[in-house]
Amino acid sequence: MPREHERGTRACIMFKKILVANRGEIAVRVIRACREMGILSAAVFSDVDRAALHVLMADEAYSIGAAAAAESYLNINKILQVAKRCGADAIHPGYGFLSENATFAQACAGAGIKFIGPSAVSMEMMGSKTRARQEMEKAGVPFVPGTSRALESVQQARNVAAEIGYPVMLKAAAGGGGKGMRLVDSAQELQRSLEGAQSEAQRAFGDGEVYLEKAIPNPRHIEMQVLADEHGNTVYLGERECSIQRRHQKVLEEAPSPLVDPEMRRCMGEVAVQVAKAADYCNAGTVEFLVDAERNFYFLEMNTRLQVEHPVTELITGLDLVHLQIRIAAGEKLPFRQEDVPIRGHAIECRIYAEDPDNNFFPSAGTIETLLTPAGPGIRLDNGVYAGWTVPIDYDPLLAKLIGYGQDRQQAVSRLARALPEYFVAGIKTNLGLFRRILADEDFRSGKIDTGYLERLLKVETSSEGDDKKRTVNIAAIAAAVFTLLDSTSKTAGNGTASNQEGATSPTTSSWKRAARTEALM
Ligand code: MV4
Repeated sequence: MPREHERGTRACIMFKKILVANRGEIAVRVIRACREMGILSAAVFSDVDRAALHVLMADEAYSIGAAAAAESYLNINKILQVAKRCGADAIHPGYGFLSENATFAQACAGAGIKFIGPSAVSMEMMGSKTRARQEMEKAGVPFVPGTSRALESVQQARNVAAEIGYPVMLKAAAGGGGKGMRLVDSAQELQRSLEGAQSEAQRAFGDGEVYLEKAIPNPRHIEMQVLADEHGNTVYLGERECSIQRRHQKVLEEAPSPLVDPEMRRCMGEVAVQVAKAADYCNAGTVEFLVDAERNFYFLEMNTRLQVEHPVTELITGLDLVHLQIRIAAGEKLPFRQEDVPIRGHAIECRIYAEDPDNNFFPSAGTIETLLTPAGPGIRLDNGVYAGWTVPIDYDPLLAKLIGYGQDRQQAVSRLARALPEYFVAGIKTNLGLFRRILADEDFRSGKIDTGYLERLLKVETSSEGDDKKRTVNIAAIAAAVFTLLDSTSKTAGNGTASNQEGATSPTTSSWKRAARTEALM
């Protein structure tokens, strides 16, 4: 029998079973929310994920095909077939995979299964950057000067660029994540760059549409979490600072942003709500902004999914975003108003990836021999793996997210710095060492970060290395580029492959490692 929750005059019927159409830590995160809410969870798994943590944790699990994402986690028919067979009344898509696929959202609706996310119409609007710009222009949202339609000729591009001034940025309408993007410094470069951007966009997205924007030098990437119910209520839940990225992959995120004060937060939040309303948006979403050196902010794009970095927002607001997503999808009204959303304390998330920092952050698949995880005051670990599990090469290599929180930024930093040496992973390479470096860095500690920060930090070290090392790094870079290209054509995720390590390069040697060495000497 369905359980009813009274909300004002409406009676909402809560789901009985949710199919989780994802894997790894985010599938675990959603399964936990289901269990807390008394909802059954059904996992799906590919051939290489038979023994994955999300499969072990769910109430039920179903095989959906071969390792290749296109055969399994991106296979709409297969997933819907399983959902119907097991009697799921809703599907949570997590992030990546089918989470921003309008066709999938539509197919769920057609099958009478609730898609936990926005409508296919909202998704489609935000899926095209030019469409989104046109809509935001109508709504009066601030965005970077440029064109909101496809460039039709080099001459047109020249005219617009001359008007707004160089440098300009060429971007793919279907893009995101930097694919098909070109920085252009002068009129002479424009033709070559336009042709390059168009063919790259065509190859990556099957859509060569490219538009032009004024380039913001060394911007910050700050995004605003929004939440909207099906009754017209929309709120913002504060911003996340996401400037620490490598090759368009986020590495470390925090909330609130060290740059944003309450006044700026209110302005940005209100603009984000305006964006959501213009898109007739429902459920959890994120509005991305570029912020320039004068703290002006510009709408960039909207992500129509729950994001990897949602925990930092949860920690500073005290809200559970996955619970809220589920309640909203079940038709409930938002249980609070904007004035009731507190922003307190500070949270910082480290994305722990199976990557080799000494090999240009190339994914490091293999069996986890040992896994010791940190805990204690102010530490949250959203983990997707266990000791004995073999990390497959087929997907994004995110292992876990380590989040530190405290009353203020300094406490969050010191708790994270305390937790990192407690973390020990053997059998595969990880990027743990990178976080020790970031947390010890003077610029990071004083909040001086922009989208060029990580590249600057990583450069300091590689420049002093020998020729052999450089050759290896070059070969690794080529391999990584091939991997990225292969990966992007299957469009598995906007949240992917990031970064790095556990090595001789890190300033602090793990105490676990020291213990192991001491033991080896005895
Ligand atoms: C920009 C920009 C500067 N000016 N647009 C990169 C990915 C895509 N989502 C937007 N990106 C950028 N757009 C203008 N007009 C700089 C970037 C950018 C960037 C943005 C966010 C996070 C990291 C970045 C790294 C390099 C460039």
